[in-house]
Amino acid sequence: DESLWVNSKIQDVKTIVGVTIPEMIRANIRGWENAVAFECAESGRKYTHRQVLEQSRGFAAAMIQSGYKRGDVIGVVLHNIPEYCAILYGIWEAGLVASPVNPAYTAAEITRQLESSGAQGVVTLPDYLEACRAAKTANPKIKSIVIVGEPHEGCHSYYEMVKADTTGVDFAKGSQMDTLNDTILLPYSSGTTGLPKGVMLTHSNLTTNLLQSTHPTYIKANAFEGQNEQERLLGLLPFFHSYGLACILNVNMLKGSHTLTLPRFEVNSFVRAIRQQRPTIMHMVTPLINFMVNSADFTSKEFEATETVIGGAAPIGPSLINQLLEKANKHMLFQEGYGMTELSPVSHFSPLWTNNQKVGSCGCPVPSTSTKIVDVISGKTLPRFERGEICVRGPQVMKGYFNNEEATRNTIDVDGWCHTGDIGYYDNDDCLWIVDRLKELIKVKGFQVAPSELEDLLRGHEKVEDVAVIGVPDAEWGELPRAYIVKKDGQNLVEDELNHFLKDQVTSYKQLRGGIEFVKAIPKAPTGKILRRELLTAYKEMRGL
Ligand code: 4UV
Repeated sequence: DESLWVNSKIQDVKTIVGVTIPEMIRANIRGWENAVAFECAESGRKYTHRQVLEQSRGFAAAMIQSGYKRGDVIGVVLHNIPEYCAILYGIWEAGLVASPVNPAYTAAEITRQLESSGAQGVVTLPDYLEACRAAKTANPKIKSIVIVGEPHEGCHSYYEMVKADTTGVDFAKGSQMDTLNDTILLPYSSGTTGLPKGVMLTHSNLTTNLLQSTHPTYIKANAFEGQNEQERLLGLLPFFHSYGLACILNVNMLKGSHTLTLPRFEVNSFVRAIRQQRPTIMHMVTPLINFMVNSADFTSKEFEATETVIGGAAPIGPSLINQLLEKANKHMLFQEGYGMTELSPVSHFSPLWTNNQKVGSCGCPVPSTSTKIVDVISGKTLPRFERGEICVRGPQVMKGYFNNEEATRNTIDVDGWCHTGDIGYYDNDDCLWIVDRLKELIKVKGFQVAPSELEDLLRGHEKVEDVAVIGVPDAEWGELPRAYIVKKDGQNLVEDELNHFLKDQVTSYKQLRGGIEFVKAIPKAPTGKILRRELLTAYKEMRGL
């Protein structure tokens, strides 16, 4: 059995213990203090690496002075801004826990996450203040709101807070914490089944994963080391998601690079940002690659400075990747990562040696990581080229789901293997190929949509008797949520009514763009579990997919 495991062939990295992320970053600075770390593509607001770390200290001091205590949870409701990193690191330097929230969420969704995480504070922008105020009213535990912008009635101003005196402040020290067990990041993920849950990540998870994913097998030597010029990263993928947070924000700080932050995707500003910044590294998800391939605004000129395009978070077809490489009309490296919030988030990444010869694979296990492919029914470990569930074991595996031992037990087994709910196989070079998803999770443009969340809401509609939601394939969005509805006896119910019903409850990408179908019954196993596979198979057969 053990002989079939695929363990990383790269030399192990030691699990980092007793060090926080801000401490790791500070200790690693090598001459890039005064280089710009984050710059806003819209306003031009920018901060050097030194300024980010100074602001984080000021913000931490002010949070401690406002009465926040070690372990308190702070909801971070922000789009990508150049202050994001200082806010996050400030939360950590104050010994607090950050729970990043998608700012595009509706007030109801923000309220749910802040309630579930037990948040006692919120950091937000004026755009989302109304929603956060509603969440605060609904959650009396929330003591205060920090606003990044003009001072607002009843809010602390971030720009005032960062001026706080830091002398004698008791910042959180890794040496005085249990970095292997203290939760410091609480992002939300639905995992293999059910509603979104808080994923408990520690400093050790994040610092060690940062070393694992930036190993020289995967990325070039440090910017600013030797004759290298500073790497320029595009900061478009959201920092509230594990991918953007770890692979852009943290890597930017560790490597002394420059990230241009974009608040959201908008065609003109995206094209302008790329022409202005000439990124050397672009992190992308499928819809963005699709856009670049098909847009006349993108020619080989826009890729002139780009050395590497990195993708992940959802399947990317090899033909799309090859079209991108052709359009660039130069040698540009394409790398794919496989990650999951529960894995801090990286477990696989394309090594430099693949040199575009393994396009479509998401690479090899990162250092200090064991993996195996298991038969979904028997649980037996499978040999190379056989498809089964991907299981991962290593220092990046989360501590567990917040307040949900059952879900934790169902995901991390007694031997420490994290069952990813994804189906894949290995080739002879240890490269992993993802072929399917076993878990019910739907990925729309790389964003998570939990079928249970939509089902719960729809079940609350007065004319709905029963419901199932699945993800159906879509060329532009990756997947789209589609609902199967059983109407209550004698009720007259049309699609529009349900779309209208969901409109204000969930954010745009969770809307039922995959359609609604009225059915007599939902297929279920004797245990009551919805047989989503049957619905998807029938959907595909009907359309010849
Ligand atoms: O929990 P999550 O939303 O997390 C992510 C993380 C993606 C990352 C992270 C670091 C990287 O370096 C990187 O390239 C990508 O998405 O969703 C986890 C689920 O997303 C699907 C899969 O179903 C995971 O369980 N997924 C993630 N990466 C891939 C993928 C991929 N390369 N190919 C196919 N599906």
